[in-house]
Amino acid sequence: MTGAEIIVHLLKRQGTETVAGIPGGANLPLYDALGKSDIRHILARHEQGAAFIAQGMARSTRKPAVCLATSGPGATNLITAIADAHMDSVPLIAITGQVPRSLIGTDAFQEVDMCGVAAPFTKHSFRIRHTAELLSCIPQAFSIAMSDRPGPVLIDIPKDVQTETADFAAWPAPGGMVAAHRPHGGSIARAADIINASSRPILYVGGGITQSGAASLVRKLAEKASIPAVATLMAQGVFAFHDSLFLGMPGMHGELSTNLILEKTDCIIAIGTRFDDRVTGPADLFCPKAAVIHIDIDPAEINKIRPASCPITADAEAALEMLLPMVTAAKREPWHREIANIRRAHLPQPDERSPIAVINAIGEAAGNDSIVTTDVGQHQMWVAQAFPFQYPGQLITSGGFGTMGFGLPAAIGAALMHPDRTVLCFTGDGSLFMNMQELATIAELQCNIKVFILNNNHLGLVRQQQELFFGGNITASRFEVPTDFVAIARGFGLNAARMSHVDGMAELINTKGPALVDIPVDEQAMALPMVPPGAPLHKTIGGSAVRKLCGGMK
Ligand SMILES: Cc1ncc(C[n+]2csc(CCOP(=O)(O)OP(=O)(O)O)c2C)c(N)n1
Repeated sequence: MTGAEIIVHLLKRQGTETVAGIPGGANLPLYDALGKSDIRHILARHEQGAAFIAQGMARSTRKPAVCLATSGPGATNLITAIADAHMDSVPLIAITGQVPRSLIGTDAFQEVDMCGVAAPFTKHSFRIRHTAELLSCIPQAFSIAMSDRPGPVLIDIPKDVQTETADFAAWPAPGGMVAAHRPHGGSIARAADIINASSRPILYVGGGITQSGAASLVRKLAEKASIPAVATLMAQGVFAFHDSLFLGMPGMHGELSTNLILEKTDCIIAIGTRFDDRVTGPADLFCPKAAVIHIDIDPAEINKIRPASCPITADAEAALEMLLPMVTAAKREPWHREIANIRRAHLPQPDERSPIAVINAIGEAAGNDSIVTTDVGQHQMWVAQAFPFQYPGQLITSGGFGTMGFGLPAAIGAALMHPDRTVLCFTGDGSLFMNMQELATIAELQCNIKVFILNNNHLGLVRQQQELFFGGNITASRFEVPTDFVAIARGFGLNAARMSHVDGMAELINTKGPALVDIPVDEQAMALPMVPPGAPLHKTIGGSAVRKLCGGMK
């Protein structure tokens, strides 16, 4: 078989049914073999779009997904999305074409040292030197991408490796998940002792809970021992929006009461989370009175930001299975009374200009099984605060890297994997510009994606910081010429309208197929509350309309 045929066959053996990419000279042999196979290829309009489409597939299935690019600029166009996958632990397989082996190192046309470029952002990268290596490297790449803490893997394949033939006796086994560390029994017992002795515990859950499939166990723990919980951006939906034990999102855009409650806790149970600065502010001032139980699959995360009194390197599900029976059932009524008092004393101040009511109403209209993607900016924070998330993994967002341009192509990936569901993509006018070309891909595929632009004619989050922290000096964050997104979307062949009330949107949401809604937003509206960058969590500025507009406790 040729190298190209071997690659296609190995991808199929890994269960890959759909890939996204763009062809070019250095990967044409691979595309030739792909075209003769039954793997579905999604032609993105930009390689970054292809990699985010693959991320949407991977994030919505929790399985590795594949993107393809040619050498040189095609390959480097993947880099932002590879780095994004690295930060959010997404099992992405990027297969890049490379110039023929005899030309490597000669500055040949479209030559770039892709393994060198990608090294800081990948779990591993393979430069294939002989066709037979594909048989071990491709299964290994999948295994690395999905095992332990998932992440991106690059496979760089010279053109002549794709055309060369190799003889082999049998297919290798597909790459699978390597079993994670078993939690240490003594550490789990110690964690249980700390929790049982605590009068003010808080669960602090992150994206690792979703990836591990541990959401129902963490909710059981919360219910059994009456432990309130905060969930990071990556963990929205682990606790349903209206769950009485759920205190919302902590950190820079968390409610003041949530952040103040964190300052009172005597025991923080951090699971599948990495004490990101957007959550903690200065790490030593975060939960200053708390013993820290830190459960994470990646040993590099333990003690990285915040020293743990009880460190546990393990998969969250395995750790929770052991921990749950050791934790004593308890009501913790005084703690819940104290929390209720803090929340009453710090009722959010509504910002009537913000579009959170419309975001909440779109969520209610779309039903419980929609998938949500966002771009990056104020709209991302409004969605995190106000969308009525119901299940773990419902929100697909660029958390660690915060990449504008993520939302639209990620929505395509999610829609391809879940054609029976409605995918809601909330974006900003600034973010949409960054991968707008993928509207053409949506039109071609007729995905069931509804794109909502929260249009403030600004790079809103930048404007907000200029307003709050740079004396109102609004520099380079306003678009001088407003863009007619409805006309543009129609030009791509999409159904599109400008609307500000959910009444007109409900029918559109429930009609299958792609559509774009341009929602005008007051350009002064802020994503509040906000803790100034670098400040401790109690220095929150402003309130939020979240609870008032969303009808009661969140
Ligand atoms: C690729 C990229 N470039 C720059 C930034 C910095 N940045 C963060 S938010 C933001 C503004 C986003 O504007 P928009 O998409 O319109 O959303 P809004 O804040 O108005 O809701 C910018 C420029 C980024 N996160 N990503």
